[in-house]
Amino acid sequence: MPQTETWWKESVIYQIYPRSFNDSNDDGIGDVNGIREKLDYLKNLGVDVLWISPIYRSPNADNGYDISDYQAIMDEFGTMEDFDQLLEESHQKGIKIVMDLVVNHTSDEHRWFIESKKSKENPYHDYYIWKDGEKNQPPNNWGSAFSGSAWKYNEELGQWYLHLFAEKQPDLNWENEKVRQSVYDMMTWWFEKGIDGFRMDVISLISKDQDFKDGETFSGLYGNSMEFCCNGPRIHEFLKEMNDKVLSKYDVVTVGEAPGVTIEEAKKYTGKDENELNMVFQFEMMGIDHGKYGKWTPVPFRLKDMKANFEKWQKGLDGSGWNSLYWDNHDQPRIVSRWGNDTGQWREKSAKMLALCLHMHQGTPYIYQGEEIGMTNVRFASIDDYQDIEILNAYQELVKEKKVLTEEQFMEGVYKLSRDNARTPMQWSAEKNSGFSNGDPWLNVNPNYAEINVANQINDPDSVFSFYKQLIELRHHNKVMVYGNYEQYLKEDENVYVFTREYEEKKLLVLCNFSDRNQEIQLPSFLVEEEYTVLISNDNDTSKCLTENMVLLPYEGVAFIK
Ligand code: TEU
Ligand code: CA
Repeated sequence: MPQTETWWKESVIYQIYPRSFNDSNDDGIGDVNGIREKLDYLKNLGVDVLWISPIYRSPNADNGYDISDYQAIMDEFGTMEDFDQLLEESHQKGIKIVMDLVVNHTSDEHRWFIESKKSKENPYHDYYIWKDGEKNQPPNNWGSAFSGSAWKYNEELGQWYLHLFAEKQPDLNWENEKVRQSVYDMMTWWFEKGIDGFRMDVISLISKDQDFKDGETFSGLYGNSMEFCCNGPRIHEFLKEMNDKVLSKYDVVTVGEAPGVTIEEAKKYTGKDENELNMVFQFEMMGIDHGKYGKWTPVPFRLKDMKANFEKWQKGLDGSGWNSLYWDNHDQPRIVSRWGNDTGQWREKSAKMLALCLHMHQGTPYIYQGEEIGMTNVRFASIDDYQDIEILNAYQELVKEKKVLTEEQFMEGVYKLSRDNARTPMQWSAEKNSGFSNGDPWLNVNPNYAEINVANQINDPDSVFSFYKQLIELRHHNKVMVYGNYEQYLKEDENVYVFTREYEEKKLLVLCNFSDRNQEIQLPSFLVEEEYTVLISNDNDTSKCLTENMVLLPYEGVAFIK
């Protein structure tokens, strides 16, 4: 089935993590005016849409993913007037703004929760998920994503509340019609302001199986709640209702962050006639290098797993849904360190190859701040240098309390896969604190900023930045990059990824070498046609010819077009 053509499929989205993007008043924390200062930079890069991680009022237990007021801006980030300015200036430049919608949970400092815990009779009590019970006897064995039980006891009420994430992030009770209406009203308020869409945080978790049964215990600590919370019984009913009451009234883009989503489910979330969301962010691929204790026990990357996952999702949603394409975000380590090579001569080469690889797929590509200059993971000396609640809680539980990992083992996991890798301040220049702030940054800058920064790259045609710029430009002019259907070749090759895309007489052939050695490949003869020319390559070798026997240089990435 052919794809329907739409603006949000043809867009490239840039994710901003405001706390680490640009600090305009030197308090060490990025802010809304800091984003305004960089709009020309983003325009120059060529992105169409900005997704801004939460900027709402928040006590910051989870850096803004714990919201205490959905209709106010966090004090540290500025004011609503600053935001209005940002929106207006972005629109003047033709850039759209997507906000983060975090409605699986609120902060425990949200007015609703403060009311909710006052008494069982309080009109807001049922805004959250409370269960009667005895102290020391949580309602079931579910673990929180940030360590410990997913339940917290309230002495006065003699009840437990559910928090799939931190204690300070109580889950909203979507069974309650009033909760849903409150969320829809809030969303409408933002759309009336003129925002262009929402990225919906863990939206696949909002409908919980109401039996609250124990989950399977994988690592022997807590039970897994995901079986009962991911794509729960009423999820599609809720999203259809949200679409009917809010989304259908505006021409906006919606992205569902969807842990645990399957192909079948993704078709329901994003199918054109389902009237739910536009696209899903799925996590399957991001789990291929996780081990027994998840990201804290990394396992080696195997290219074949990545290739199989791409094929599954590219083919699975072709014509019947829509993919988000991403390597990095604020929850993932840096891709060049993860599946590329961040040492010496290979850093730029592999960063470009990875960029080329991702942007040649079907779906809407996301670029996370710093990815466009090849920012890398960081290795801080001590656990005390880290800020992320996920890291600190896991350290407490796995190293200090349960002693299932040694300090050294745990730090290896932190270095390879933890979230703070992506959260170090944006590297603008070789000046103090990478040009991010003149104050003390809330999280240390990566010491490699003197070498890796925007100022170094912006006017260099061979830089990673210029390569991303070129990829964005190509996508805007080649529909085959956006809509083409997908076929994979040499599936058994452990180092090289080969695929084609086809749309309306146009065809792309993409070759990527994921290793630091030359790779000789043998292409099927029917693939090799004379009309192919180089569309883009990370070697700047536009005269390269497509032949049956080819040698790909280390980390070479090239796309041919005919
Ligand atoms: O992340 C949701 C998610 O699925 C988690 O598994 C996430 O990968 C997290 O890093 C645990 O490893 C979203 C946000 O993107 C994340 O920043 C928030 O902490 C989380 O929801 C709670 O709002
Ligand atoms: Ca600031």
